[in-house]
Amino acid sequence: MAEETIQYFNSVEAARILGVNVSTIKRWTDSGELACVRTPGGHRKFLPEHLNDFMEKHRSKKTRLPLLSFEESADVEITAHVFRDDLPFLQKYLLEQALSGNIERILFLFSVMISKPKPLYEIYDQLVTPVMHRLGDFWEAEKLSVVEEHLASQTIRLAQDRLQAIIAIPREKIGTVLCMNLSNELHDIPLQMVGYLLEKRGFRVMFSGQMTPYLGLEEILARLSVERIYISITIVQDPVSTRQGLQQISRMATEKRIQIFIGGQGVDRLEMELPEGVTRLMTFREVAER
Ligand code: B12
Repeated sequence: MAEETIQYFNSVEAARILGVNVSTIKRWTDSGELACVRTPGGHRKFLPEHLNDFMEKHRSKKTRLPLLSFEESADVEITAHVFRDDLPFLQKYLLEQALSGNIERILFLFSVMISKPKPLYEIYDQLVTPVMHRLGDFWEAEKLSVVEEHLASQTIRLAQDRLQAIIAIPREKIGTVLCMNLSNELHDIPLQMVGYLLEKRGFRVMFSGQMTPYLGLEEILARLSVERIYISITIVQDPVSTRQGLQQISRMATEKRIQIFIGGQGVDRLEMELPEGVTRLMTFREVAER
């Protein structure tokens, strides 16, 4: 194998994967318990097999990151792809696991990425979004049945829910937001991703989700002291009523000085100038930063 195709972990990475301190890694390599290769400069380098063999030998030892549980030898391979930032591989893996309904494997993949550490918005922008798009393309080309598409997208959603349950959310809140879809929209997975990013930033997140009716919305905004509204638009089946909906919400929000942020693949299909107080965001990264 050519040198550049070999994935080595350094001591810090090996420590993170095994859930121990770097000094422990040094001790284990010095005693020969954990195999490694040495660079000419004397640094320790680890192959996935080294870590895997160690874990096999010491199943009873606490050899796991709090978030992770290595179950199969494939797990170390996946971890290597995460460290290499091998997105084509990771996207393919996510797609396969989603189509097999394998929530746990996806949660494992997400947890390794979070521990790398990779920001949550990058997981959403670089991994989940392209895979969801691919699912849609396959479905449109009739390479997937509707039920397969449902199973895959809901599997990804459930893995995201479980990931959110194990990542740190600030206790101190910096504001209150409402995440909603317009009244004809069923696509609420991107909206949920927006909500999770805002929750991670420290916002108190209210989520009214799919097909939010506009009747009574004004009362809710006042009662919950909402400061920002995030709207995700995927489908625009009736452009006139969708535009009217957005205008109606923007009127309510302007009166109450609420900011509105919109995003999603449907926004372009609205073909309208955005009403006052409405900002368009393009990526999940922007949700995490603005
Ligand atoms: C999963 C899915 C469903 C699920 C939704 C489950 C759920 N609870 O969300 C179900 C099965 C319910 C569904 C239903 C339908 N779907 Co559908 N669906 C999809 C699929 C595969 C994934 C959607 C998704 O989550 N994408 C992932 C997100 C993250 O990607 P994104 O929207 O591009 O978002 C990016 C940005 O826009 C941004 N973003 C998104 N939202 C927001 C919000 C904010 C605030 C910000 C800042 C950023 C942001 O971040 C992302 C990064 O760039 C898509 C395929 C696709 N291309 O997306 C089809 C797709 C959207 N569906 C489609 C269709 C046709 C339908 C149905 C009409 C099918 C039918 N005949 O019944 C219905 C519509 C029902 C309705 N009224 O809403 C078409 C839409 C075609 C079109 N151009 O209008 C698509 C494109 C499939 C296809 N290739 O034909 N669908």
